[in-house]
Amino acid sequence: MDALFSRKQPDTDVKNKLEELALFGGPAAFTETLHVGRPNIGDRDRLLARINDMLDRRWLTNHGVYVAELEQRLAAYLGVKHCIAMCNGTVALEIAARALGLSDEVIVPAFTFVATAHALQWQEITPVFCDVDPRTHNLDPQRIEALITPRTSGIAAVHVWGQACDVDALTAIARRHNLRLMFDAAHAFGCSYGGRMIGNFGDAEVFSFHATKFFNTFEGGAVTTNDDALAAKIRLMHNFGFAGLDNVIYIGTNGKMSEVSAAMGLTGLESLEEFIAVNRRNYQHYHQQLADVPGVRLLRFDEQEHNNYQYIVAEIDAQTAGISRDDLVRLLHAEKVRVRRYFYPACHRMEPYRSYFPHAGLLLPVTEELVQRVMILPTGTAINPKEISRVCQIIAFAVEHGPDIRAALAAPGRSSP
Ligand code: T4K
Repeated sequence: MDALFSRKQPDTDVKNKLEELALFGGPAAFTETLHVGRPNIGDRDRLLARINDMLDRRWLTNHGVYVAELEQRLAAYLGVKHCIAMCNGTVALEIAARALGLSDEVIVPAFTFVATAHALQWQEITPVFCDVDPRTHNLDPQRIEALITPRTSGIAAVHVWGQACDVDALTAIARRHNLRLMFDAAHAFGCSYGGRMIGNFGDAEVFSFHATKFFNTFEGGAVTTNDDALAAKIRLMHNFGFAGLDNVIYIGTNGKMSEVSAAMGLTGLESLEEFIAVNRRNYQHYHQQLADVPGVRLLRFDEQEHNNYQYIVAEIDAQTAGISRDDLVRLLHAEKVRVRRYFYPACHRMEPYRSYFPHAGLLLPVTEELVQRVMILPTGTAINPKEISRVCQIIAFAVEHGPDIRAALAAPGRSSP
């Protein structure tokens, strides 16, 4: 297997070499599956000590000391006034949207994880899908104003892959039209815009600390804001509206983070710089290894900003690469490299949106194109440079022999991906 991907093969050998690919019956390149979103885990002993302490104290949730400490540390790290820890990013989005008074229509990208749209639709707010910038994959500010109607109450932008949106342009549009602006910052913990940490922008920002995020609390999330009144409202809402013992003064739900999640978060924070350093090393390694592979473009992070480098985003131009993204995904999956096609399909092609707006795609040409091209590669502390080199060799080999692979896949008896 090693020989297969490490040097150029003469054309006469191609058929035999293709047969060594796992897709065509050879052994997989990896014995253990490489995953996108393998969780980073900090110092296990410190985590277990915190959990033991929590069990000894018998305080598992509801305003525990770990949640309070985590909120304080996160707010300090982000330089934001308020941080309210939540049970997950989706509920955090729902609560933030409700606290902001979003209603009727809200402009969102369709190129996002479906939770962004669902958090709105769950409260019967209509997500109005807007196209994205082909370079950054973020909401394209130039396309927003055409979608604003008298029913529009806000914009929910997403810092996709941890790259900040064009915050200034979005803020200007929101002010001009008197709209609320919130950011789904699920990918963007540890990232900055203009040197200021994400978490400070718009009316509120929402993080996800899901296991697959670079910083995790098993499940979890947070809303951050510099608005005192909004923060107070969100705090009430995430605890049934309780303003003290037996005193409910507002409609609310249960969005609280548990103590065990906060213990994981506090432990993860202690290793945050190490997680970023490993992700950055992996990101650079992928860039070096794939630099000369035609038709494979890796997204670049702005080195002037803070980045978490959690998503290694490859765009496959099937024409130039000679192999489609989907064939490449299929080939890599067979080799036990579980690359992902985030965000495929885009939200407007998932239910209920595809039934509600069957023609939405006509207004989303960039999104429609991106969902055919993007492939996310494994990174994080669970993968090492040697494994990354091997993944890249497989990709380079697939590109070098794209037409042969396509022909072999089209052979009778094989189904398309
Ligand atoms: N907004 C945006 C822009 C988001 O991306 C997300 C979540 C949200 C909002 C909502 O935040 P949360 O409510 O989730 O806090 C995953 C995650 O579940 C999801 O959190 C994330 N975005 C999304 C982009 O990815 P799936 O359906 O791809 O997850 P799954 O189970 O296929 O796992 C992904 C990979 O990670 C797998 O290959 C296996 C690996 N994995 C996963 C888990 C949970 C592990 O190795 N260990 C694990 O413990 O959605």
